[in-house]
Amino acid sequence: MRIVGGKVIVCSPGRNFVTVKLETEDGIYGLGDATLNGRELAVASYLGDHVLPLLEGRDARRIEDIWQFLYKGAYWRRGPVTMTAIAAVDAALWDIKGKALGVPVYQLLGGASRDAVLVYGHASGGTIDETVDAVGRYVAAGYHAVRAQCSVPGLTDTYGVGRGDHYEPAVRTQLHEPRWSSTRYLNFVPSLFERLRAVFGPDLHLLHDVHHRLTPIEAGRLGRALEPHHLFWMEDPTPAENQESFRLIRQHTTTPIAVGEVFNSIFDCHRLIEDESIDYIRTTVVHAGGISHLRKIASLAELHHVRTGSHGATDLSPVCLAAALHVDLSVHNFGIQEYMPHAADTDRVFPHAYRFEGGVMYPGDTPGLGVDIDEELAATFPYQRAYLPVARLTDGTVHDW
Ligand code: KDG
Ligand code: MG
Repeated sequence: MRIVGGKVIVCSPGRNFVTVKLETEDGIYGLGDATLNGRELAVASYLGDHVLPLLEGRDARRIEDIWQFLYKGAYWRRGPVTMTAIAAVDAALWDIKGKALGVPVYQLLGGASRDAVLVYGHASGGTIDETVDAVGRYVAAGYHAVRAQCSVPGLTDTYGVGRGDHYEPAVRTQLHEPRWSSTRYLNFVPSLFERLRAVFGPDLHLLHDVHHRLTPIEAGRLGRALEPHHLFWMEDPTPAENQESFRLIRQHTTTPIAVGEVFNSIFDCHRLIEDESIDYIRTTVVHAGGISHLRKIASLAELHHVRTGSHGATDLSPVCLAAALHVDLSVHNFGIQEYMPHAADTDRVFPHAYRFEGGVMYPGDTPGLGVDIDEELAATFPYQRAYLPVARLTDGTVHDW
């Protein structure tokens, strides 16, 4: 089953997406998400200029061999651009294999380990009252797990607080540089979760994303302050370039820790996992080398009581979400899947088999990943340059966004 063609489709139905389409001599095609928020065209070029020409004539069934060929063969290893490009090819090959054999991808990964995939939604508000209302709407919609983010009093812009129905941090018109104060944040956040627990009782899973803003000892303090409110997890408490820094957080709190949405390989997290200093690994298909590599991370994590919690923001396309759901359904140590519904235009460009029902998701039983792309419609939404914000402290110092 030779690969006879491939293309990179860049479109912006609500936001930018990069998609790889690989075609075989049998007329079967596969899709892979290659979207790297704010750096989309770098991956498009990596794929179009350097990877697709190498795939022509290769056997699409040899997924692991092609993965190793692209990873080791480039000589220059890892990094978000390289690993996102490899991920897209890998997902497209799993899609092709599933279609060729007439089975959904999760069946190729060992079959379902559970009936459905638990997901969490994103609630946010400008005040605690608004955030309580937002969480209430998710509960009413059937969610069992909700991430809660709230504007911090005294700061004009807080990570994770929506501007409208679809939270989208990338800004098209200008580079956005919001100001940040860890002091104000640390003084405020425990009161949000005290209120949420009081209103919603003990059973609702509550999650929170710190978004890399704190030092390890500040994160330890926050985790400890949140302990009475039993969070499902505290996400990205500190930047993770230094994996050892999570040991300090771990020593100071029993609040479960999740990290990994910006990781691009097992080498970014193997110490975190082996030290058992985290509880959830958030690597996902598109940014961590595809389905093949994500499964290796999940297997290492399984040895160390670490469960998966794949990133699933709207800058990961429906192709990635579908791939994530196939992995989630199959791996034994699944924890939870992030789910932010895409904009209506995105869903029209990417018709899909997956569905949300009663707080859980199902990848569907369409052969392959179960997602298609309407290329004609996609062409009506041309790429628009957009950047993620850059955070600065109140004195102007660049900080982690
Ligand atoms: O592109 C960056 C977003 O995907 C990220 O900010 C979202 O932190 C995020 C999350 O947990 O969904
Ligand atoms: Mg996050």
